[in-house]
This record gives sequence, structure tokens and C-alpha cells, in this order.
Amino acid sequence: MPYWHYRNPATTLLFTNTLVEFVMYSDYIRNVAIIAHVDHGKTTLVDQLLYQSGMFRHEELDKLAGEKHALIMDSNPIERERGITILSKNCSIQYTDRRKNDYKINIIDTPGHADFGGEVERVLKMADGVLLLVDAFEGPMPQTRFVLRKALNYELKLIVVINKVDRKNSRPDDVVNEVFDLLVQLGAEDQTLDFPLIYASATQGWATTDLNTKTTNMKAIFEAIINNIPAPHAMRDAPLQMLVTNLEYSDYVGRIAIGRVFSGQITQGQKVTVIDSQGLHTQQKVVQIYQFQGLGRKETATVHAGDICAIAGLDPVDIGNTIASPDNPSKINVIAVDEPTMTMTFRVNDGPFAGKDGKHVTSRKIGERLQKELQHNVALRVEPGVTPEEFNVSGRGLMHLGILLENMRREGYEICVGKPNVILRIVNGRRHEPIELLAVDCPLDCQNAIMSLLGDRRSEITTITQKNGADDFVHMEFLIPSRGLFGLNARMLNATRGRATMYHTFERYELMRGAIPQRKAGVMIATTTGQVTAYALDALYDRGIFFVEPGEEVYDGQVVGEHCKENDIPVNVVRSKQLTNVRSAGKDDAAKVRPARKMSLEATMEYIQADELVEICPNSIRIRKLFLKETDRRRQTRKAPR
Ligand SMILES: Nc1nc2c(ncn2[C@@H]2O[C@H](COP(=O)(O)OP(=O)(O)OP(=O)(O)O)[C@@H](O)[C@H]2O)c(=O)[nH]1
Ligand SMILES: [Mg+2]
Repeated sequence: MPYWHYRNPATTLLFTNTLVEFVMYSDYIRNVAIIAHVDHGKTTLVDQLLYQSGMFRHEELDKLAGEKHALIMDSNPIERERGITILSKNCSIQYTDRRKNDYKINIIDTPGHADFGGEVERVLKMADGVLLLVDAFEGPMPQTRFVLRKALNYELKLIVVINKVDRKNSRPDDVVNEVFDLLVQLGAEDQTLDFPLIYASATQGWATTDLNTKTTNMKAIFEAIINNIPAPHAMRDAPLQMLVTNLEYSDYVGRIAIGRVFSGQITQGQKVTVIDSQGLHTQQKVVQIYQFQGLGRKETATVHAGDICAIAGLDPVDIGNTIASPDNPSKINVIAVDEPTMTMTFRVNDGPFAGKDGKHVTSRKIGERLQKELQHNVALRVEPGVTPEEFNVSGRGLMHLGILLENMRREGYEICVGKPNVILRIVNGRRHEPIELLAVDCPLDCQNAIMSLLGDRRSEITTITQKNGADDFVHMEFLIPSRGLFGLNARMLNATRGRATMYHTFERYELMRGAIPQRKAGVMIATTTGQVTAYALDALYDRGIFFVEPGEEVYDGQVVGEHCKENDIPVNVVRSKQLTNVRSAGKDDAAKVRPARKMSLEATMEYIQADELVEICPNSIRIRKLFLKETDRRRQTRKAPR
């Protein structure tokens, strides 16, 4: 029996009556997911709810916060570095209402970046309702639309939270209207259009139902959850059904399956039937059960329908499997997550520096790592490539695949990846391509530059608006082929001197549009293996921009810079000055060192062309030509169809 049960006077009275006791159990649970566009403040809000739950000392929580956004729930290293959420996470908060009833609120924080949309889809089935956060200045953005559409599909109860009302130029009333319009566009029913509404400042830790009445705490959010999100619909007498929505691995207990019990109950030591996605049944035994409590978990003997828990001892078990009663096993239907829209080839690093840096370099190791990733990365697909050294890996976007590569690199893998391609579909014999909804916010004086950039890329404009309180800014929305997004961010930042922001989310497949311009500039290719010298770079400075610095090791066939013209050129960047006994009079000997262009992993993936690869190693990221020898490259160009 969970501890909050004992503290509930209403329940204590009913202890003798097990039936009523059980009804009470799930009545005091709420399962809620927090969804929004990227950076609208989901994780900050969950952190505040943890602080204000009274379950922890503030100093305890302060110690758990870290790096860029100093958030507790963004707990993995890449999340901390980049200040974004990548994985959905559970926590559980105890809340006592005015009538002294204790509730357990299971909260699921989700990522807002479009590439991690699969993470949102994966967890929504655990929830009975959602808090839709919308930035009080930005209003609904592409990912707001995506996650809201998913929540409506699952028929989850909606609470709207207009967050960041403390922002100077916030425009909460307009934003509420925009959310309403979005709901109408998405075909929401009247009941949903009548959504409960809360205004909040997650950073300042307060929330209110009426903007004229400021508060000092988040009570309005807790109360909205308790009063509006339905208690889980739990059938006590029905046979056990639990849906697995996440997997973890522990060295001590092996696989841990996390999910929600939809009916019946699950008990330690119990025999269960695990039904996999193909409908195959395996008889297994539950070894341990944990319930979520605050940020941690506590072992427990039994979990009843309605609650979320973690189960150790089951293997095989996968996301989407049902854990059922052996007497009457039946499967829970899961809604399939969206298919990937982008694919890339991962291949063994066969460059001259292979194995210098990483621990895991073989195709077997890479294959095993990708299989492991598939177990929990629900939107990822892996297929064998044309040779045993290659794998075709598909995901939702550059960042989705980029984070996987970043993780592998940190774990000591070396990999080469080819140019990402969008996944086409053949519908009625005709090629269709993914189309994305792109939102751009920029100063008015950049509008023309952006329009011409996007006009080239087969996009069509759907909206142009100016937000109140930001008259010199314009908000534009476009429908654009996913292909057109490659390299767009860098060019847009260039064209607007970093003053534009863009976000995109997959919208639908449409008939293939025409050609889209590729990278205009050629590259500079190293002709000699060795150490880059300042002397050589200085002599070549008018040829373009270098990606390497003096002292770096490069090899023959490596791309070391961008040429200022359209063709590729070979360059010798390891050349050093001939030493003579004679000093040249009046000439400055010191070569000028100019800054190199350093690109992030994702930027290099966007940058490369079909005849290039990105070589990703634990301590370096290089761009290289697929064929390292110039003679091979020439032969290949001659073979290629014109
Ligand atoms: N002014 C203001 N800033 C806020 C508020 N809430 C969050 N922020 C800031 O917004 C930024 C993003 O916050 P996060 O909580 O990481 O946003 P998120 O929605 O979890 O982002 P993702 O998980 O990456 O989608 C941080 O810099 C926060 O400090 C708020 O109420 N007011
Ligand atoms: Mg977050």
C-alpha cells in the first residue's frame, strides 16, 4: 500500500472494504504529460513543480540541477550541454489539496524539438491528460501543432498553460486566441475548445487562472491537474494488462520495462505473459516492481491499474509489448509512431587514421550498438547497407541522427556517414516527398532576403503576421520540401547576421517538387598527409575558408576548407617554408593565423555532398571525399551519368 494512502482520511475509513479501497487508489492518481514547442518552458515548469511539492529540501534539488539551463529533469550529459530535452522522462509528485486529500501526480516531461517527436508519441499513451505549454510571446509554433494533434488523436484531456507571462513583450490574450484557432483548425470538439486556462511564469515559480491576480506559487497548476484531468480509468477485476512504453538497462537486474498498468494488478513474483509486437507470447516472471516517487523509484510489492511503474526481470521485452495475465492474455493496441523521413548511411571508418582515436571500429560493433539503440529509440530504423560494412539508418531529422552519432562518438566509436537523404514514397506510381511546416521569425529588414532564400527552395508561403509588441519583427510560415532544409539554417543566419530563428516540423507527404539548389561552393582537398602548417594556410588564404588549424593532422583526400569558387581544388596544407641560411631582408617571416571555420556535427552532416563523408571519431570530426585518391575521383566522375 503506498504511503500517501495511509495519510488520506477518506481512504482509511474504507480500509476493510477492498473494493472501495481500490477505487480510491486510482482516484487519487493523475497521469499527465507536458507538451509544447521547443523552449517554451516544459522542463522549467516540471522542475518548479518538484521544488514546490514539498517532497524535497531545496538544497537537495539545487545539487541536481546542472549546466546550460540548470534544470534537474534534463539529466543526461548532452541535454545539459545543449540546454534541450532529448528523452521523455517520468517523475512523480505528491500533492495535498485543500481538503487534505493526497494525490500522486505522475508527470511526463517531453522534448519539444521536432526531431524527437517520436519520444512524445511513445509516452502519450501513459497519460490521461496533457498540459499544453505555449510561450506568451511566441504563441503556437510548428511543434505545438504537431504535439497537440497527437494529444487530440489520443483523446487526452487538455489544459492550456500560457507560460513566460513575465516576458516584457508577452501578449497572453492574443496567444490564447491563437491556441483556440489552432484547435479549431485541428478539428477539436467543443468540449476541448472550452479548455481550462492557466497563465504561468515557470522561471519565477507562479501560476494563476486570472492574470489580474498574481500569485506566489504553482497551486493553480496542481489544482487544474487534480480537477480537470480524469483519474485513470482502472478496471480492478479485469485481467492484468500493462503497456511497456520505455526500457532501461541496469547491470544488476538487466532489462527494466517501464509503462502503465491499464487493468488488473501486477505483483512481485507473479507469472506473466509478455506479448510482443508480432503477437508472440512468452511466459515470464516478474522479479521486482518499482513505483515512481519524486525523482527516484521505490520498490513495492504490487501496483494497481492506473499507475505507472517499472518492472525488472523480464527478458525479452520491448517497447510496445503488453505484459498480460497468463490466464487471459490480451494485447493493448498501440498507435504506430510516425515513420522516419530521413536516411543516412553509417559505415566503417576506412580512412588512413582509422583506429587511431576510437575503441570500437568494426562493423560488428557498430551493428550491435545500432541494434541496442533500436530497443528504445522508437522512431529509428536500421537496415543493412549495400555492403556488410554499411548500415542504412533512418530517423526524423538531422538532430535525431546527430544525437545518436554524438552518443556513439562519446562511447568510443568511429564511424563515417554519408550525405543524408529524405525518404521518398511511391503513391499511385508517383514519387512523393516529405513536406515540412517551417516558421521563421526575423526583423522586417531581413524579410526579403529570407523570401528569396526560400523561394529558390520550392517553398510556398502560408502565413505572414506581425506580433503585437514586436512591430519590427515578422513571423512567416512556409510549406517546404524537407530537401530544401539542408544547409538552410547556415545560409539564413548568414543572410540575417544571426537575427532570424527558424523551426520546422514534418507535416505530410506531397507530390515531388522540382530541383533544389545544392551547395554552391566547391571544397579544398588536401593532397598530402601530415601536419597542417601556418605557412601553407597563409599562402592559400585567398582561396577560401579553412576548416583546419595549424598543427592538426590531415590526410590525402580530406576536405580541409571551402573554395571561394564552384569547383573543388587540391591544396597542399602541410607544406613548410624551405629553410635557407640567408635571411630575407625586410620580409615578415611570421605567417598570419586566421580563424578556421569549426562546424558542429550536424552542420557537417548538412554541408557534405553525395561524394563526401563525415568521419566521426571520439576526438575529431573531419570531412573527406568518399574516394580519397584523386585518380579514383576522376574515374568516378567520368562514369557518372551526365
Ligand atoms: N522569461 C521566462 N523564461 C522562461 C520561463 N520558463 C522557461 N523559461 C526559459 O526558457 C528556456 C527554455 O526552457 P526549458 O524549460 O528548457 O524549455 P523546454 O520546453 O523544456 O525545452 P525543450 O525540452 O528543449 O523543448 C530556458 O532558458 C528557461 O529559463 C518563464 O516562465 N519565463
Ligand atoms: Mg525540456
